[in-house]
Amino acid sequence: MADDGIRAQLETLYWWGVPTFFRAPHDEDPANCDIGVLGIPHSAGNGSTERDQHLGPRAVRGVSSHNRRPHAAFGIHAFEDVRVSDLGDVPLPEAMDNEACIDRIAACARAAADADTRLVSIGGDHAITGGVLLGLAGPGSRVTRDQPVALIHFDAHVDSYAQLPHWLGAKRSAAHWAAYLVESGCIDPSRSTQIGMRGAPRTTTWLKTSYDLGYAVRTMAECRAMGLQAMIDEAVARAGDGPVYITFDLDSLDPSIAPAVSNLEVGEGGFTIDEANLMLRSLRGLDVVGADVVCLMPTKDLPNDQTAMVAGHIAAEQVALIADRLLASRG
Ligand SMILES: [Mn+2]
Repeated sequence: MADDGIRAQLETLYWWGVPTFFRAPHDEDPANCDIGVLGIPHSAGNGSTERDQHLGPRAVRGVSSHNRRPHAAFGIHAFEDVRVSDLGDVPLPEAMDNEACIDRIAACARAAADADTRLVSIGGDHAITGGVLLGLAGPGSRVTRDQPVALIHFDAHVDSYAQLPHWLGAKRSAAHWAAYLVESGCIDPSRSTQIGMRGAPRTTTWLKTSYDLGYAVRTMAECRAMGLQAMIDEAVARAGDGPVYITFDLDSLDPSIAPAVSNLEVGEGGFTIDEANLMLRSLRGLDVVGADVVCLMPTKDLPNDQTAMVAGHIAAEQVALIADRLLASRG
């Protein structure tokens, strides 16, 4: 097999070797890494459209070796400077039962929190964020020191449907997580911002539940009016010094960049990839304890796996943010 020199040369080529996230070592023990990349092949939390989001982790593993590179803007190489593992996939033997899956996801996230390990999760539909934060944040969490997180939420949708008892039968669904995580003490809405909401809302009061819960909301129209840098600087100031969680729904991007998402919003432009980079890199220095990328629909992707590659890029930016903060805290 390849010696170390040849291996280093080959491992950024996506077609070589056994695919893992970012070609990180596959090691399911979160105690053996600083940042664990977790696959969450979950589709039972969003029945709005097709239900192939459980294929997301496998699609990202297939292409994310591309992203095993230095982060030029931060001047670090996250995959060499800190320990990054592919933790494998959350076992979901009740894959058709959303509530059972959320409990399984929460248990895996709690194991990471107990090891003081930070998580970057690859979904899966947006219900996964609920399971992850039930385990990673709030009372009893070692990694957040029992605190709720500030949520930085990039999405076309608010996902805070507290007014609905269930979404097509799923209770802790892709439409509910941003509401029940506030009630359960895992998210502090007074430090949180939802960014990029746009498109064709179901009601004219589409933002009310988020306002009632205490979130700051910056719609796409507001982002455009105030300018992205001013908007994200405001979100950073609001998040403050405590633990932060970033969730990135790929539908916040323009459909021309990320066509393979579950809930396409085509009636109003989304963020460009450069804008996503600007916003994410502006979070540098925050105490990011976890992040996720959700709503990839590999069965709708272009033949060149463009959306999966974009998902890998966003997740690599999240890994770099966490690694940069860890390195800074070590001096
Ligand atoms: Mn969405």
